[in-house]
Amino acid sequence: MTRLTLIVGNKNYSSWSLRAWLAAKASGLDFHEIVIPLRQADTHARIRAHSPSGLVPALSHEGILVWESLAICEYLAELAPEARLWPADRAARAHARSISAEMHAGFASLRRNLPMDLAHDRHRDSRADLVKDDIARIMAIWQEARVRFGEAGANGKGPFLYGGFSAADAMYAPVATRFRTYGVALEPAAQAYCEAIFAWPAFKEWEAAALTETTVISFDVFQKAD
Ligand SMILES: N[C@@H](CCC(=O)N[C@@H](CS)C(=O)NCC(=O)O)C(=O)O
Repeated sequence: MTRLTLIVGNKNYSSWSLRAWLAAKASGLDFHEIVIPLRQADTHARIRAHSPSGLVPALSHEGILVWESLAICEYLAELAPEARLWPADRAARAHARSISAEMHAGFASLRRNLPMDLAHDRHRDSRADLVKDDIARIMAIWQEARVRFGEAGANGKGPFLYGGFSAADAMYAPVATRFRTYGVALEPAAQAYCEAIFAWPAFKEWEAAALTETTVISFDVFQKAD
């Protein structure tokens, strides 16, 4: 199979890129990556050369271009059905797709107030008090997924939302990092889920690369832009 190319932003900051990249890793498919640093003079032109929306991530495969993180997850799930990016069980799959779409379309306040920043401890910048409703909804989503599906191993045994790693975990992984970066206190089950994300080898690989990046993007720039 022709290799896939995934175009992503800075690993420290680009949460949508992290989602697609984790899904690509979970697919088990070989892929080549192009990293385009965000908020640079040439960023827009460089992204546009690959992605019609002017946003990363984008995925290129045999002349087919896919953009939007959730569409990329769907494409990868089709290419590698054996990787079970979506649970085989219909009810679990419907739930996983619903919560992934909810993440993709929503939680704007959380994304604006707690931008992803893997390399820094931003407890002092925390605006978690402004996003209580988003946090409460995410806690409810995680708990429902784990209790109804994950604990029963709907997607195989494992510590993730449906047991084994799924596209839904890719969609929520940046949220787990935001809770860590901004010191959001979590219930033990939610904390254990976040720890499972942080311990997943693909996440560790992305994080290690993020920690080597030198570009710093200011918090204010992110807040205005999101
Ligand atoms: N809905 C899109 C959001 C993508 C997005 O907002 N990407 C940001 C980086 S995380 C971006 O490309 N920004 C362009 C820029 O900063 O110039 C998706 O799911 O992929």
